[in-house]
Amino acid sequence: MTKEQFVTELEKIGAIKFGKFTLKSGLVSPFYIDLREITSYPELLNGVANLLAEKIKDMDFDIITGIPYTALPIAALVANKLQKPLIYKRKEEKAYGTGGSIVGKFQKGDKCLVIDDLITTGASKIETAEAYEKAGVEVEDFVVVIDRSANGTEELEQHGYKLHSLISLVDILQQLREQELITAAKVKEVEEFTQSLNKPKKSRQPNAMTQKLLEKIEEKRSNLILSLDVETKAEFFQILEAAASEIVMLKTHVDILTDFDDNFIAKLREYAREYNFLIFEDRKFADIGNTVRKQYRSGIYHISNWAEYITVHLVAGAGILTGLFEGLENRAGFVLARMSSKGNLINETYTRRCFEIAKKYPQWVAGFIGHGHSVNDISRFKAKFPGEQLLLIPGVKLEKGTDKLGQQYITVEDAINGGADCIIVGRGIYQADDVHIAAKTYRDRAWKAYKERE
Ligand code: S5P
Repeated sequence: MTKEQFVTELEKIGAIKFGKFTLKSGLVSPFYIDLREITSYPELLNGVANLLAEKIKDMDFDIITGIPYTALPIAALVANKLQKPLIYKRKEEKAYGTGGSIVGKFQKGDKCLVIDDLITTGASKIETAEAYEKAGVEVEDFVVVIDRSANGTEELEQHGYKLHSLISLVDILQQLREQELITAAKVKEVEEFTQSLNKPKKSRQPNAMTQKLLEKIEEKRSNLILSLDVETKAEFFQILEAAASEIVMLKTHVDILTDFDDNFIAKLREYAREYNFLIFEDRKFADIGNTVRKQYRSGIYHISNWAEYITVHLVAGAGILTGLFEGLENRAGFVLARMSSKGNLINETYTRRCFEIAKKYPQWVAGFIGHGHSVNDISRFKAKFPGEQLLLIPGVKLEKGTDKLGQQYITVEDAINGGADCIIVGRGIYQADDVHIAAKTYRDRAWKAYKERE
């Protein structure tokens, strides 16, 4: 059976219809596609399974799944034809008995190809993939029988997945038009309808401090943030002198210094002016609003006087942002939405709640600190940002690795390819034999990957 024959048959059995159909969302659609009943037509079911098997036979995967209900019998047939194991996820949670919601055998790290009948938007596919990934199954590719979406491919791509489709809505319209089964006016109506479903893009309203860092990145042609975690002023300025020309921003932990005094801040500001970089104190505020306000604006460090950016944990809730930033200008925070250290207690729900709070206070959140185990993992994380906030990634070295205290490193390229706007590098630079060369190497590698990503 060819694709064209398959489409002709679908039209004959009423699986593709044109008219007026009220969708679950309340929208009135000029067409309707429903593949549920093809199980009643063995030839049709077999035909589509052959077409799919042919399409995917050279792709890289260990197991197959179909999204219940409609795609499951199709996927079972495809799996059988290619002699690949099939797994599937229950649609309903099991109320009793053993085992999780995934049925069938798999090993952690198995690559699973996901078959579905249709795609309208990518949302439910992304949900499915995330559920499998939680169980240790890797998902990269989706194959759908009919792509009736306006932007499903782009949506999945933004989340790090690839969409392959057997037949597109455009193919169907063209074929049925040629066979004079629909009018030109109908074709136009359907096209306009699918275009109107195109989700509006996230509104672009970057926080002024987001914009400031973005501009500095372009101006200095660098997305390197140096984390200068050393204990004496002498060492601090010696390293800064060697690295300053390469960095867009300097990250401090001012409370590490044993000989801090007011001259330190004056000198730091001089360097920032001369070498054109921004200042970021990684204080990781985490207390109630009233306390952080004092910690930030008072004490011996007076952080709010000199640090343009700080880091914030939202564990205490949104009040911390008001406590920190209310009444101040040109100051913003980077929220720790994920951490680089092994076994850290941040989970998906916590990350999501950080995004929700940031959405409510866009004026105070310039971006997020994040990390991830792979390029895809990071890009999916970034895709969930509520706006145009920036992603800064610490735990970066030239090679993957760990330290003895649980720090986990990913490479410069993985961080940038995943979506990092800046990388944060500490020991990779300040412990190098030649600090200048190390800083330049990180800067060049990050910039190259950043420009190639565009
Ligand atoms: O999750 C995080 C968040 C931060 S801000 N993991 C981190 O490592 N950091 C900071 O980045 C950490 O406090 C340190 O200052 C820097 C990483 O240093 P490195 O020496 O491991 O590169």
